[in-house]
Amino acid sequence: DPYANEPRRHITLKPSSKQPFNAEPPLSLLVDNLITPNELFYVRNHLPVPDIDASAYELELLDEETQKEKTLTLKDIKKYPKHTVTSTVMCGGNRRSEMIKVKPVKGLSWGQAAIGNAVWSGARLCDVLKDMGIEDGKTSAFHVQFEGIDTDPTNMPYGGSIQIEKALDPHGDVILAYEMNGEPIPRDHGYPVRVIVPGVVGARNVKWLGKIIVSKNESNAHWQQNDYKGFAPNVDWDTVDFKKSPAIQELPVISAICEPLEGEVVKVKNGKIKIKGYAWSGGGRKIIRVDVSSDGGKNWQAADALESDEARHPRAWGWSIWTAEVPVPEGRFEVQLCAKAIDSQYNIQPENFENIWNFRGVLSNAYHRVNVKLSR
Ligand code: MTE
Ligand code: MO
Repeated sequence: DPYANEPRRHITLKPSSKQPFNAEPPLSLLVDNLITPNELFYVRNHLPVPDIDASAYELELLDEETQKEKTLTLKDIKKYPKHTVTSTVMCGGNRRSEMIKVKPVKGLSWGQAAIGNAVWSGARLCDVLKDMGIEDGKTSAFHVQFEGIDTDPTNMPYGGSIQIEKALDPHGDVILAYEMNGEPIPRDHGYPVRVIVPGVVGARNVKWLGKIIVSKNESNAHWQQNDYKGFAPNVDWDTVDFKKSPAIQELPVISAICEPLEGEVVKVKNGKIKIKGYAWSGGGRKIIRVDVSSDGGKNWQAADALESDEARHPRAWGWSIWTAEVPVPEGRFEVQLCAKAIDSQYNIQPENFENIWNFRGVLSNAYHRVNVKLSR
């Protein structure tokens, strides 16, 4: 049984699948902290969790152009200057359960909590590559491929790739991380080493990193080629040509209301109710504003407070937690709350899911709408 040796998990994580293990924390706990505690961080595994002895761990590197190879132990990786970044990791399928209401899609039915924000430490990928002679202007490669140590029954590892520009940019903050929130990375999140690619879809943040290949080509892995891609709403499983869409890298702007929850009874105080949630954008774009509505999107006001780390655009890799107090119309006992975030490039979330529906249920970032009952 490849799943006989899975790590223990926090009881509040709600599994959407047990083998492989996939789970998200309750929404209200998610926004209690700007930095998500390790045990509450969502888990997205495609395969069984490998059991890796850190003292025997080896990371292989290959430059396809020069055929230069290298092997690094965990100790070797720790010799590089330790770089720390606060980075949100979000699954490309976060909030899929809302898109499903338009029309069913294939994929795990994630709620709004397939996202977390952590402080990651490790070696800069650009420093490691520089030691192999791979530098901006000195390589003809276009991509950096990552392979996990987790494998499927045919022995194929999990994999994905990013563009060489992101990997070599010292301001891109890509790290070979061995710490998550000041602790060794927990097994579920990639112990002992995972790559953190700030601002880029979770799928490329490869856990249990076993191999790095600098190449002219993208990763051939299923998750790069035939998954985590967006398509027009008319495309389905019968008509899709996966080659026609690029693999998702930087994620678009998103937000969610985490308090109150759908269907909750909310106490009205002085004609107002309190709302709380998160907002984030990929590509290092910072959240500059979150707009909220208590009448289904007719009237809007900016959230009162945005909490985030200090990082500035275009290196704002972490999310923002926001709070708002909104007036509710008198005489109403039910209202629809809405939230939409705006990032530092003034990108804004789409209004509804009909327009952005795609058969894989990715990039599900329309306004978040939550219906609540009012008690006065
Ligand atoms: N890396 C490996 N080796 N195996 C995986 O299954 N899942 C990816 C990515 N890295 C995955 C992986 C996906 S789709 C996501 S969303 C993130 O890891 C989830 O990271 P987390 O479980 O630490 O939250
Ligand atoms: Mo994911």
